[in-house]
Amino acid sequence: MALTIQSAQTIFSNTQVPSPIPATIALFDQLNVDDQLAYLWYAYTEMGKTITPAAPGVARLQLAESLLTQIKQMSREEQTKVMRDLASRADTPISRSYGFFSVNTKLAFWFELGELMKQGIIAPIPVGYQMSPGVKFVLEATQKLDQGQQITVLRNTVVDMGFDTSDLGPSSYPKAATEPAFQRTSPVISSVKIDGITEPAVLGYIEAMNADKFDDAIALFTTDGALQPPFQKPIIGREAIAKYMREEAQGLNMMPQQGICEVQPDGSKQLKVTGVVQTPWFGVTVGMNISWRFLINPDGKIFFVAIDMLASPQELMNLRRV
Ligand code: EQ3
Repeated sequence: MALTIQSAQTIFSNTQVPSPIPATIALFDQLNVDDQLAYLWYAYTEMGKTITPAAPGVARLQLAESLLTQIKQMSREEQTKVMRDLASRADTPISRSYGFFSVNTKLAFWFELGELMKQGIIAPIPVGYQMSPGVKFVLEATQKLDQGQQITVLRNTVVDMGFDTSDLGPSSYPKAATEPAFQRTSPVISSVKIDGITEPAVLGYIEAMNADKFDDAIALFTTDGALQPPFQKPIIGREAIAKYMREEAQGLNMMPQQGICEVQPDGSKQLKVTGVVQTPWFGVTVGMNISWRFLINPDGKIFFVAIDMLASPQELMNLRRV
């Protein structure tokens, strides 16, 4: 029987525990725009007491520079309006330009705005703002999450801001030919050992990803293979996966710990691997508990891999179907 992405998506689904991240983002989505901006400010400053993101490199900030310069020159009311427009995904020139940014450039843009807010150059939260009970509620929900989950909530809310440019075709906004590189924060883990896993495609995938060798990782996929990032639809085909990896997977440290492999009657294999991933934004200070669910075809190629955020560290051991 031919493998399909739809059936691949369901492998090991009965070992999965719903993550609290979408529920927290759903609470955030219900806040009004000023409350959303305030929530992000309080969540970010609270989080900053224990962890802070690494400053983005010069090349990365250059991509956001023209917007940042425009915003710095505005009055406080205008600055607040820009932030409201971004949060409400309004169709304005700035919100459109932001919508064309890659995920990491969006994060860098807000990182820099946050610095300007701390310095008092930009109003930190809307002028005259009073914290609402709704904001308190979402902040309390956020405090119950572990740090890896908290940074995922922040990341995903930032990524969703700005005008949705997906239907607009390629950007007319100047963009670097390639994504600026992330400096690796810890040494590359070269020899990969995963308890319970000897599958070459899986070990090769982790090894290549840990060295940002995306072409090597892509070569392990079937031509119609797919990668499904956390809370997203599958990205299908080698070219699309390669583009995604260059934009979003640079500098990640993947530390798989254990896994399980089940051979199917047609010779394909289903594997679930759990472990920890670190993002270059926070380096070794934040570990995210994740799982990879691989479907390997009978020729040993990756037909599908889903990356899921785990609900709790206990879930790292949750490999067997019941
Ligand atoms: C200024 C302030 C505070 C207030 C204002 O009102 C509003 C905003 C938005 C503000 C600023 C907020 C800022 C600066 C937030 C910054 C957040 C950051 C830097 C978050 C970074 C998070 C990174 C994460 C969660 C990365 C996760 C990566 C994973 C799980 C990667 C998984 C992958 C694996 C394992 C693969 O095998 C394939 C690739 C893939 C990437 C899917």
